[in-house]
Amino acid sequence: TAEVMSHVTAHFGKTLEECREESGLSGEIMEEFHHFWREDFEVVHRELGCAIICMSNKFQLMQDDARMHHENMHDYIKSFPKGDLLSETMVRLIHNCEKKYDDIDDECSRVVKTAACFKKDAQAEGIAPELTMIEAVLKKY
Ligand code: BOM
Repeated sequence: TAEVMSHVTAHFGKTLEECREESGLSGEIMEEFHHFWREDFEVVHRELGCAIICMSNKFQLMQDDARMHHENMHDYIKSFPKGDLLSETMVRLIHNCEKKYDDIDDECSRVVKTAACFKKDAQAEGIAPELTMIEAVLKKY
């Protein structure tokens, strides 16, 4: 659900600042991680892919090949209130997008394409959070 996704985004987004340097993601490209969900934010920059890899590694959500670690992602999402309602859908959507870009060798480029695909599919499934929902839970984490 969008409510659960707002929690996941708020928590995951807290690691962005730790990852800015190594990913090269400037504040000009993305000011705050939850802007990922803005309708007018385009998920296109390679640096954002690098940042998502760095952030995922803080929670072991990716394997060594920068592809999703299914079990850890499942457990991570389930750790949020009502997370069991979202975990299977989210893992399925991400994996489906990951398969579409399997031929891209550059990890950062592949991850940003996968993330853009995931954003679109999450919006289509009605599980993309509103910015106001995320802002309401940011202080919890
Ligand atoms: O192949 C690598 C798969 C990784 C793609 C990650 C897509 C999601 C990143 C952007 C969305 C964030 C929202 C919530 C946190 C998800 C862990």
